[in-house]
Amino acid sequence: MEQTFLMIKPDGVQRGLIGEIVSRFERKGLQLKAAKFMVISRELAENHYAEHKGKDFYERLLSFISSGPVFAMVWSGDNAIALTRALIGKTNAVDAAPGTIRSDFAVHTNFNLIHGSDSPENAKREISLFFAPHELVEYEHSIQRWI
Ligand code: RTP
Ligand code: MG
Repeated sequence: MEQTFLMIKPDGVQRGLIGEIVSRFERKGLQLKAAKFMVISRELAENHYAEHKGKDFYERLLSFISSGPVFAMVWSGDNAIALTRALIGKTNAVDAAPGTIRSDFAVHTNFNLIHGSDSPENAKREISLFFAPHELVEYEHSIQRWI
């Protein structure tokens, strides 16, 4: 089983899309391990998006991501990272395939609704930035045998 870090960004929260987005991962068959509704500090935003430091959109990205509450989550499943990236769609909504979250609901790269880890290393790093180990819940997920 692979774990990934997903986060509904401030635009997704403000637009009332938490339920819609969470529902897509539930229906896919992934297992929710942890969730937290919170406002990200500047320091946490810098750590989370450290790989983009120095890029022209970095400051805009930091102020956006810490501008209001986000819904941070850990999901688990076979190939969870690639599967959730596929459901989320390409960074720019213009390039996102129809049926993906960003294609269905987003218009602009700056407001693309949700973050998803892009590698096992980043998933591990991001999960540990947002959650303490004891906040990940172990439980039997009865649908696993069907997917
Ligand atoms: P995320 O990390 O948020 O899941 O998005 P991503 O992997 O699809 O895209 P990434 O390259 O990691 O970029 C992080 C976020 O920065 C904003 N961005 N703006 N050229 C631009 O103006 C630009 N490029 C990226 C996006 O909001 C993107 O989600
Ligand atoms: Mg990224």
